[in-house]
Amino acid sequence: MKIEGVELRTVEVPLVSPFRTSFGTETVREALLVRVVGAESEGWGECGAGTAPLYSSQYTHGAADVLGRFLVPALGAVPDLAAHRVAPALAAFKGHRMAKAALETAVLDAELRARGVSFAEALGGVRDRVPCGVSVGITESVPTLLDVVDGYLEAGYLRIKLKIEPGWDIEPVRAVRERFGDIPLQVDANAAYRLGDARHLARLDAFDLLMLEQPLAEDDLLGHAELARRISTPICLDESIVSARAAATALTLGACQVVNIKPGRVGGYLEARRIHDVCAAHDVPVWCGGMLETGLGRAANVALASLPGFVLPGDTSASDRYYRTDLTEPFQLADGRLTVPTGPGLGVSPLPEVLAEVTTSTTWLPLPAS
Ligand code: SMG
Ligand code: MG
Repeated sequence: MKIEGVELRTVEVPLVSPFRTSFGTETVREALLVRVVGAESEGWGECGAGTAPLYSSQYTHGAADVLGRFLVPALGAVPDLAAHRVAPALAAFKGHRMAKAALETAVLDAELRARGVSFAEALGGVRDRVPCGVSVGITESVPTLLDVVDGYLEAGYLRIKLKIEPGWDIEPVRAVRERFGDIPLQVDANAAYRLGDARHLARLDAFDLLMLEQPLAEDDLLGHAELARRISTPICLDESIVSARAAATALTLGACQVVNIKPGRVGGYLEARRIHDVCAAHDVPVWCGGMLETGLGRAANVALASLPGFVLPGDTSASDRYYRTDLTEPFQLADGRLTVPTGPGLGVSPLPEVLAEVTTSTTWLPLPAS
């Protein structure tokens, strides 16, 4: 595939309600979109990074900078560009997995649109619809939390994930269990605890949670392995799993029993599929995480979640959980599920008027003809 150039576009889309985690509060999704323009087709990728480097070291403007300065120019040197050649071509540049993922996704989308093949088909999806959960941020009070959870259960979400942090953990979990009974329930700490909190975290065992996601620091695999021996709630890793190799290490150490796969965090959908395969080989269940993606990123995530190892509901919620107006035709929940797009590539495209309205900057990066 020949590509003429790459457009980097920053958009700011307001969230329907603020989303608070242990590391901060988001009110707007500032997303970097990558558009690859080829001779026959174009393709889109959405960068998972947020405005500030709080979830990980990556952030929107840093991703735009590394793409413009290093990653996009490196693609210019690749003969016969195809998605599977992107990661090897960018491997010399350390880190920046979310930026790399967005670029690889855009190349893959362009390639698949030209071939008339959907993301789900290309990745090896086996389901038409995927079960969906919802991630519930920290709220100002327990009664407010119960109202928010009630609304999501009414909407049909198949599992609830509560964000927790020291001071907001046992009580909200107890309140949700008491009010809603035996619903599928899990919690996510975004690395807010230390191994010294093991006895406190063991108090969560009483609530029969599906999992405790990323309690400790990103680089603390041994700490997670030790914590797993001290509590009965299964541990799921998110931030720690940055590659298939990291997944294999974590599973070998016994650092987790479940893996959250986020394509941006791991450098793209091809690496995400490798992690799915590693986990399947270990009989470890996986689910698809979310980074408040617009419809573009969501389309690819839903396709990934249709692979056979994704046996748990993901943070792949409907468009209206995030946005009043999504960038694409909205993803709608039916029976707690989203439908996997079947059209070529992502199977969705940005709506031009919406895109124009939310765009805050665009940069065109031409690639020399190779
Ligand atoms: O996309 O529904 C979503 C958000 C899911 O909780 C979610 N993501 O650690 O898993 C996580 C968080 C990180 C993103 S916070 C902006
Ligand atoms: Mg998480």
